[in-house]
Amino acid sequence: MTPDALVASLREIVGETHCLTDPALCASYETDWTRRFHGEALAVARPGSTDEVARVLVACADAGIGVVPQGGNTGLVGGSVPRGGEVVLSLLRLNEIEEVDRVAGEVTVGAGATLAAVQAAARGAGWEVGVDLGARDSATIGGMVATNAGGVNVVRHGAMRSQLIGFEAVRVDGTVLRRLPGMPKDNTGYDLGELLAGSEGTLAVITRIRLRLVPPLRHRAVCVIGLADAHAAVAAASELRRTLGSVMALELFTDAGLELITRHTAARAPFAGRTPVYLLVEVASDDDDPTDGLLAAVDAIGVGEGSAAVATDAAGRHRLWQMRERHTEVINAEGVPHKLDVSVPAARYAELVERSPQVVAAVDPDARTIVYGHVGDGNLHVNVLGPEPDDHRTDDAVLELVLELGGSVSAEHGIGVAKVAWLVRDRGTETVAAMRAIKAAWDPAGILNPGVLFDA
Ligand code: FAD
Ligand code: 2HG
Ligand code: ZN
Repeated sequence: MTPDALVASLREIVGETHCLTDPALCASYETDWTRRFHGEALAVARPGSTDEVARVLVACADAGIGVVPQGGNTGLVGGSVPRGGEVVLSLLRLNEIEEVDRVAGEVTVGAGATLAAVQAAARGAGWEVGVDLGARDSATIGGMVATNAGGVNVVRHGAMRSQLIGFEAVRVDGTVLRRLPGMPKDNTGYDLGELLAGSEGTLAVITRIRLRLVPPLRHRAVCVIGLADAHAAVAAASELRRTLGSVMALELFTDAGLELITRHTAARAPFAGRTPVYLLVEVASDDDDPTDGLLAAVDAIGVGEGSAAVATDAAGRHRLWQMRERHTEVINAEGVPHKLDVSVPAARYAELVERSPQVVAAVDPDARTIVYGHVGDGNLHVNVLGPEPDDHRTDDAVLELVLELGGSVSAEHGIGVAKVAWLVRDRGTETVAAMRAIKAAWDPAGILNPGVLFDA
């Protein structure tokens, strides 16, 4: 089948208005959130049902044309946009949210439902979603499973894989795999849902997900603490985790990031004095208000005079969260960032915070490095501004450092196309060969997200 014939078939399958080829209409599907990754699509197909997804996949496979599954296009490693000439398969129309199963505390949702929409539905039924992240208004549940998204509550509830209790997905030959009843105990052979979590659209297209929900917690408090350095932040985070069972989030940012937040947004610094490093801690519990415990624990850490801000009301908590959550947006306002989402063992985290800017400066003295991240999980986001999008020298310097520190080149965003060259270095030849064997079994012709995880 020629590309033109494929486009004609896609029009027939999804309908004229849901098969886009006009460059102006395709544009937002072709460039990623950071603007670092871009490629032209043969077409953008927006199926409205699982059956249409299956038919699109069969047609693309027949034509030998690659398919790039796409949810909210908030991914940060270039895996959600075409490399050139593929069909973008947008799942946004599969956004149905079924009635929450109040008895089980579970909900089945379409892959294209946004996190914010599912959070609202869960709250309406007296439950809560276990994962939260700053891109909640656009990121889809399908994309979050495909990347095994982490976010700010991993210390409490784990990443997306831990929320997954059922799935429906379509293989490249159109076969539909479905396991949706939602049973916490289900040892019936290989767990294919778990395999799809973190597969980044390379094995199958996720069409529906059943999520395990968590109980809502009525009392919350957020505290931002100013500290002298990253070593103090890691020690404080560890102590808070050990002494407070109510910890929901432990986040780190630096004064360089705070300076950008105050410059680009209306947010003000948490307290008058400025310190090199800040630790944000959120606690939550249902029965007793955890605020007193938080204050006592912060006191015991020995925070300097005037170097802590606490909020218990929703507006105050939101104000403090802005300092951490808006980093991604204000960095985008400064330029096209190189994003290195990495993790290291807790004992090496402070060293990573300190040495990342040094290794970047050694290869590009004009580059600017801003770090922040989920210190409770050993996950740091190293953002580098300055180098051209395809200049990999600073990326390589940071990832080399991460491996030297015994870490992982991707903590929560995935490999995408950005880190393909590093997968073997991180996981080893044998493991990557085992991964390739899985890919070959599921997608022998390499139709699904070519160039993601492995070289195309
Ligand atoms: P997309 O970006 O559209 O796709 C991501 C990957 O999943 C691609 O490889 C794509 O091919 C694949 N994919 C998408 N949908 C499907 C599907 N239905 N079936 C199969 N494959 C699919 N990430 C975190 O982990 N933690 C954070 O705290 C966090 N915060 C963020 C804050 C901001 C402001 C932004 C912009 C991003 C943030 N991210 C974070 C990154 C991003 O939101 C996550 O990676 C998210 O999971 C992507 O979801 P999406 O729907 O946008 O997926
Ligand atoms: C976050 O934790 C996201 O804010 C985005 O994972 C990280 O902007 C980034 O590098
Ligand atoms: Zn993150």
